[in-house]
Amino acid sequence: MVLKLYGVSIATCTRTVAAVAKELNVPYELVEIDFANAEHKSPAFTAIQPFGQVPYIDEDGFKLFESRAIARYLAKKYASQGTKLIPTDPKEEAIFEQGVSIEQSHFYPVTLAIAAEKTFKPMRGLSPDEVVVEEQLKALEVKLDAYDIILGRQKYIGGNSSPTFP
Ligand SMILES: N[C@@H](CCC(=O)N[C@@H](CS)C(=O)NCC(=O)O)C(=O)O
Repeated sequence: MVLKLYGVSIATCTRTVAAVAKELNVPYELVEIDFANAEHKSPAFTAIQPFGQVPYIDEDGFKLFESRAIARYLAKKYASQGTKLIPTDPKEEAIFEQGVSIEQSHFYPVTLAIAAEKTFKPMRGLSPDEVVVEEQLKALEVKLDAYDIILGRQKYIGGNSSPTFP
């Protein structure tokens, strides 16, 4: 059975999983969740994803949520095909994990807050709070200063080697 990706096509976390599946040439079927009608908060959905968030995958009955965990699972399971996404050398892998942690802890919360104001609110007919946007843009600048320091020491946030393409 083809891997099923339960998500929302415009949602960043769903796109992360979709991008990883594509890099690995893993066929998948996107099962679009009806956000507008709060399908992700329904008992059927939260029975699988108790936080009521997309995405999750169902691979022949193996269900997994949290986009980064899904991405790692796919990258390891399908390591022999497509783009090599996770280094195998322990030190290179540790630096890759450092990059993943940076993305999760520093980049994502700030950019999500900006996207929430500038993209998601207008989609619901609401106006962005420009004070919040300004605050978050300032916070982002501080984060990007740290990125500059890291990128002065290594080629990419995830290490020195780019993913190996097939
Ligand atoms: N840590 C989770 C976050 C998932 C997440 O924030 N999903 C958003 C869409 S990108 C969502 O479902 N938001 C609806 C909600 O929180 O009610 C993951 O990486 O899968």
